[in-house]
Amino acid sequence: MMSDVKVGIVMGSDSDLPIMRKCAEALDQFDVGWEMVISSAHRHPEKTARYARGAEEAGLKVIIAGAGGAAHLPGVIASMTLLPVIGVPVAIEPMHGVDSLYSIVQMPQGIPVATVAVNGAYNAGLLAVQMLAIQDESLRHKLNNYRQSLAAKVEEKDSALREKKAR
Ligand code: RP5
Repeated sequence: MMSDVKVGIVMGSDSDLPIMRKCAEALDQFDVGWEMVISSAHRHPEKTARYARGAEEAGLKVIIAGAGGAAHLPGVIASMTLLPVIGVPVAIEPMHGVDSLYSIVQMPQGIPVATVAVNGAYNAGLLAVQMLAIQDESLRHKLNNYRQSLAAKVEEKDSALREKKAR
């Protein structure tokens, strides 16, 4: 039986969870199955390697990996799988995410990681949905509706602003 879990959400520590749970929120919005794992490229490299090497066989289609500081987790995972990896730079003290952003976004040629904004976990979830939508018409339909809802909110805010100005 094919697993319903399409996206693996990996984070370096439970301290990343308040940010990384936003990936799951985005995926839930589109009824995309996910699993969450804590693994660390430096504190538990064997577990990280096992997860990355087994991900495709486990039925995953995309991996989202978030970490803070010297954040090599997404790059290490990407080196051990052909699945697309989306990296989420998590902001931690004392550099507030500049360190993790540079660590994740500056992957040398050969092993790409699609990097979202610092703490941009929701967008990472959305990007995973867009990747899956390449081969899923119903997901494309849902994404179109979502985009329309974003535009409608802008119109609402604009109308509210104009109304305020008119008073
Ligand atoms: C990274 O170290 C984790 O991704 C986390 O962002 C950071 C701090 O981890 P903890 O010390 O809070 O466990 O590997």
